[in-house]
Amino acid sequence: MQTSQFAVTEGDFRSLFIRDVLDGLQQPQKSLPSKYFYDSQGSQYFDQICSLNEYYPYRTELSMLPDVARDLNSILQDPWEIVEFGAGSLVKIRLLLQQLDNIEHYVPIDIAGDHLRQASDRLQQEFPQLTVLPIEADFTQPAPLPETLPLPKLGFFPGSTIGNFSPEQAQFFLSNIRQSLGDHSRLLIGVDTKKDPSVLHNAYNDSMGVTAAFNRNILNHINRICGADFDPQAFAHYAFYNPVAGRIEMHLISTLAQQVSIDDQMIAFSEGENIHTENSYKYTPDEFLALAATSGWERERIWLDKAQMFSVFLLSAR
Ligand code: AVJ
Repeated sequence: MQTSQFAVTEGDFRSLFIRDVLDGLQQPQKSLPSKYFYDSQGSQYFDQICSLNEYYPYRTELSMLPDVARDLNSILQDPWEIVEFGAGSLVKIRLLLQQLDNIEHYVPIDIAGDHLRQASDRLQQEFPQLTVLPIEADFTQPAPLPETLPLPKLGFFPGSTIGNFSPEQAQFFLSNIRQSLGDHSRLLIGVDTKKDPSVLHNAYNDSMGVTAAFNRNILNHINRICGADFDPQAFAHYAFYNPVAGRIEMHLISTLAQQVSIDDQMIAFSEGENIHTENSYKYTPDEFLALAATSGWERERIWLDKAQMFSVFLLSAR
């Protein structure tokens, strides 16, 4: 397995992180970029969320992927390269690789480098014929893909991670990967659907409190990397579905008036003040196809589970 030259150094990561955190917390409406949930503890919490019955997106998409892979195998005739954005624990790619005969290269991109490298080593051992090229990078930043063989590229973006972007950011992201994947590329993307708001609500307010711990953990991550002194227990988890915006919003709400120091800056919180930590947009299939179309991608296939809880799209570069 090769390692990539694209990894940012620890110092770069720290100074960008501090800048993002201070930018977000110095606005009148405080916010934090949701990508900073994923330190190794956060990745573990997320894996735990995925095992919860209330969190339907993960298991629904997972249950669809064997069918998707079977259909896809008859569509992809020549050798292909798969590039996965935000690859996490590399569970879903296995369901594709088990059925796809024509994948020569796999390039998983993830911000959590150690987690990614460990998972990539295991995958490489299971699929010795495949070339696995993990890249530790922030896939939300436009970046060139590594130069590999001139294989057509299938982007893979499962899990409705696209929902973390606003529709404008999603359009920007989809246009960017349309450029970097190239003219004959395709994109396999999982998108959470609009549905009964109580089902949505429960998925982000689980009874075990794992989502709450995941939300608060962003403060631990900031403490560790940015030298801050947040008390995560002094913030309450609050998540709700906003039907006007079509999104779940997650917030951390200060339970008291407090001051936090971050890299020599003091940030003041009044009692009840919130930090907006995440959006998770939900799309009807038509809404999503319209968004994709403005970014150079056209519909090739759609899969929906029986209860229409989740959608998977195969798009092709126009
Ligand atoms: C990984 C962004 C798809 O939005 O459902 C899970 C993250 N946040 N529970 C989502 C998440 C709270 C998840 N995504």
